[in-house]
Amino acid sequence: MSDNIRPFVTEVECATGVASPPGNYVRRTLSQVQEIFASREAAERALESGDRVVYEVYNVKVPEAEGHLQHCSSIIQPGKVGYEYHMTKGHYHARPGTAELYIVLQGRGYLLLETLDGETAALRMQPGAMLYIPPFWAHRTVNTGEEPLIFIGVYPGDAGHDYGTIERDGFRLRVLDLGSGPVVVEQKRT
Ligand code: S6P
Ligand code: ZN
Repeated sequence: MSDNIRPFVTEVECATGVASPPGNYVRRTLSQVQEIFASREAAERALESGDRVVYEVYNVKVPEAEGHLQHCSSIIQPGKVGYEYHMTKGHYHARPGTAELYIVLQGRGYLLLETLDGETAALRMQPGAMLYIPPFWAHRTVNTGEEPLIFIGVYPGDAGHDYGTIERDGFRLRVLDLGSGPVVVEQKRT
């Protein structure tokens, strides 16, 4: 069976991350994701001068089924909310035993990871880096640079997304600028 899907190509502009065709396009503004930042006050203060785009994702339309590969480009805009750099919401996969590969096209930042058992990892992202997210690891990306952080993600067709666990428990690692550039800090969970 071929699912009636023929081979096809999506063009991603390396300098902007814009995909053509755009597929399922997602845009997350600060007002939509303000809860992910450590300082509610800083988020509210930032919003007083207007909303802004934190990140965008161009999801290529692929069946959400075993055997297929979802793929997308993500673009995280530079910026901070208080001491904390712009970042994605972060998630586990709904089928937690599914891995993912990120390939960085532009920009600098960190891929933060954690498991339900409390293991953590922080990997640097820079152009040319291929970052492997093993099964069972939650993942969030952080832009610590002055330019957009642009990367391609590839993962199993039926992986799905679980955002609820991170929304409920938060992420153990955060990346802050306390005056001398990015530092990864671990927050102990009580
Ligand atoms: C999907 C993959 C990425 C993220 C995107 C936005 O499995 O990890 O495409 O969806 O970077 O992050 P988030 O956490 O808002 O989905
Ligand atoms: Zn993912």
